[in-house]
Amino acid sequence: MQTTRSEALFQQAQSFFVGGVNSPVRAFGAVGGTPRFIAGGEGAELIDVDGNRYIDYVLSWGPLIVGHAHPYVREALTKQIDRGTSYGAPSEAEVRLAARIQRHFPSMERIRMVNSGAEATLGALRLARAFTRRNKIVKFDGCYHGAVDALLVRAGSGVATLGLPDSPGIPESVTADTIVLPYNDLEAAQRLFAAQGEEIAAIIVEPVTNNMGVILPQTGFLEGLRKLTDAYGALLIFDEVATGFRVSLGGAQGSFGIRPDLTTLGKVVGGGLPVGAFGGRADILELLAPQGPVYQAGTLSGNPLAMVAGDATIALLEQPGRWEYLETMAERLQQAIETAAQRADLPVVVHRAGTMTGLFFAENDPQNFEQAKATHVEWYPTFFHALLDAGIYLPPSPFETLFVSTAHTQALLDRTAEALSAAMQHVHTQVA
Ligand code: KE4
Repeated sequence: MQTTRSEALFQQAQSFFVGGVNSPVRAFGAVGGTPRFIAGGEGAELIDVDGNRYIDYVLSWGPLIVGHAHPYVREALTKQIDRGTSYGAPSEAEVRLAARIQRHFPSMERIRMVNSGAEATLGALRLARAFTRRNKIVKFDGCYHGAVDALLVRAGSGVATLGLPDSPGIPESVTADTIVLPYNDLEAAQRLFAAQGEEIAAIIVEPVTNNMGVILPQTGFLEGLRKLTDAYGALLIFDEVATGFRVSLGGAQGSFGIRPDLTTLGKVVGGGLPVGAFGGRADILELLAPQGPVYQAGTLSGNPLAMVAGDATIALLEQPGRWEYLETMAERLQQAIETAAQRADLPVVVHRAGTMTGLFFAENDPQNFEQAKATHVEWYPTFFHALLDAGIYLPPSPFETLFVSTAHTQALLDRTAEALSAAMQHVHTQVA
């Protein structure tokens, strides 16, 4: 595969951007090699600057659930652009998207639109602390909630990918109130609340993890967190930036039937444009300015382009059979990975929640970040590059998620299955 243009651009980019990228995980640090500079996306495919085509299972880390450049999304954006790109004032577009969000996330009685997932979790945290008048926050090892000071403690995603213990530049005082527990360890949470429950403002959790690979909550884990927070007057925050519209149209909360106090959204809800949202119980959200004293603001919050792109994307998902089709594609991806691994006699565990799929090269089934890190993560670069050279684009890290879109067809899945077989065989001969 010829990548001279990507190599040249990567070289040039490094004189502007640290590491040549604008988000660390894109730098291929965990897998080596040259990041592909993308010239365009068409449906389920990416085309790089050297003209190479890839079936895309990253989909901009989740947002492009209806594929790249969907005609209906493009039409909505074109119409909006003809009327301008930003007003710094309320618009009908944000009201329409909020109504659509609320239909799928009834727990979000009030919503605040922001411009990234990190901004959403930041806002949710501030609200939870203001509402409960407590400071302590509980998060889980390996969960990543955006580059937020108080939450960049033993985080997943890029922090884990780059093996960063935590991030320098964050004062002890900021993380002193952040308590980290092992994911899926309800007993640890129960012990913590028995000791400090009255001081805890909230638990924030990825209800299905996206950032230590895909790990599902064990039966009773989320229900247990809900009971604990209720018992001690703390709040339960579901970080659904990744799981929203991905585990089900109603996110993980819709799939598991658990009502959090606060929810954060991102990715799909902006259809590929910069967006985030947080929301939840009206009595909590009413603390937010301009109604209450908790300040949160943003020049481009509710940006009309992001609003219409999100609205068009979710409208497409609502079409009869669309979401079921999407889940079928994810099921077939899971089957293709499992079949390829079996044929190559490789120990592989595949986790899937709705349309989010993850794999570990592992003899045992990882249930938390320590166990995920103990899998054969060292095999992943060989696997990743064998697929990349075959025109299959996976996340450049073993601690991420494979996403599908409504643009993924059976034919593309068949091509993927073939490439997976060859890649697993290659891993077997090279590293296993
Ligand atoms: P953003 O600030 O990147 O929009 O969202 C942060 C975030 C919050 N919560 C969850 C559960 C998330 O997965 C994310 C962001 N996910 C990563 C990929 N795992 C974004 C990719 C990147 O950092 O470039």
